[in-house]
Amino acid sequence: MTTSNGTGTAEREAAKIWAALDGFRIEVPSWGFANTGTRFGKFIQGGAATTTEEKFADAAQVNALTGASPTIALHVLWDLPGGKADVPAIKALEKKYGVKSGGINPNLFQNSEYKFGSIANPSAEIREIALQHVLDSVEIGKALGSKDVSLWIADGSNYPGTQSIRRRIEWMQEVLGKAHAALGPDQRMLVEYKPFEPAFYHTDIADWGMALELARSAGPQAKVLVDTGHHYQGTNIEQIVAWLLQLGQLGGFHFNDRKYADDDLTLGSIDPYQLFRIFHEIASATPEERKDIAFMIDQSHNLKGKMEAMVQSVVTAQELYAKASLIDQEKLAELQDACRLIEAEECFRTAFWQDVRPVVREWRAARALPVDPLKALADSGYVEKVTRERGSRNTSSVSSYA
Ligand code: PSV
Ligand code: MN
Ligand code: MN
Repeated sequence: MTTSNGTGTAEREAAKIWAALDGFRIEVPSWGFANTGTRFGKFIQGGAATTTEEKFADAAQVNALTGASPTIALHVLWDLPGGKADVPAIKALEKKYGVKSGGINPNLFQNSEYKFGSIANPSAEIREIALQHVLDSVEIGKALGSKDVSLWIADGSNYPGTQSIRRRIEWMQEVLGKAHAALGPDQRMLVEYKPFEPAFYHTDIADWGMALELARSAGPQAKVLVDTGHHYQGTNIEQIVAWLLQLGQLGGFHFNDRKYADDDLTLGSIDPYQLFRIFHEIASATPEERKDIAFMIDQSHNLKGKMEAMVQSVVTAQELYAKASLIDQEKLAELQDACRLIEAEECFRTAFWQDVRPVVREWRAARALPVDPLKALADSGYVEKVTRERGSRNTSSVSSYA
């Protein structure tokens, strides 16, 4: 391993970066490869994936370029429209593309019966439909050997007084408890929270406290999922992460960046220091505490090319994770305990400002990966090729994401 200045410090730092990168994996979402848009319209991309197979092909390409994304999160209705019956086809895709199924995401928001909620709907009949869908998703996860069933619940209400917030808590507890009882021994249920959208008065699982309480009442295999786009402006996300780590309740992340709301921008594009601060909490946890934390990307790319945006995201995550690994944890703890504020902050900040890219490039070369994944993607002609192949199917009527 060569280092930029040849000093012992540089070598020690390079070793830390290599170790961090060797252990870093981040899952890509199938829906990040498909056409998407805003509620005002969609800009269709000729190379967007229109089938589950194409999403696996794209994920495999991202993994080949970055070496960090061997799994793909699946959305049940979009990727397995036949439910459990589609499992053999998914297994065949895993084999063909060398990418494993990751988190299984039930879809509890698109069917017309969910107008007034899914697992918190006042109708017992509709709650039962929602439960069945989650149970089917648990079975799909078991059959695919996938660890996490990720629940994002879009339920809520738009006007004060129109729903009983408390009765809806009980209904959610009941459904989640039943779903938890169906989990296999190696499975987990991840409970995601979000304070707004699509409901605009109250959202049934609005913040990490509600998600934590629901996870705890469901059972020990339920944990909280932190989506970085699902907070009010100014929320200290790394503090939430620290609390969940402390309580052993952090299941994983949906990473994306945002300027205003749940913007689903490429991670690190607006505030890379935010992600660095989150990664610091992970880096300062014990290996035992961090071993099961699922890192996932949850983004939809409206203007950027989908492949380029995903590669950019994985690369940025690798770089920020590498930076966080440089913080001297022992020294920082000493400075914190002595309340040497400036020195503590500088110890922290120096890692953030360090340009880790030369060492990351060396690591890529040593692992037989392209040293510049974005350039390698451009040079490969992959996007042009899939645009030729898929273009005619990418009409405005084709979409798996509303
Ligand atoms: C909607 O907000 C959302 O972005 C949630 O974050 C989910 O995790 C994702 O869609 C996929 O259902
Ligand atoms: Mn999410
Ligand atoms: Mn979201």
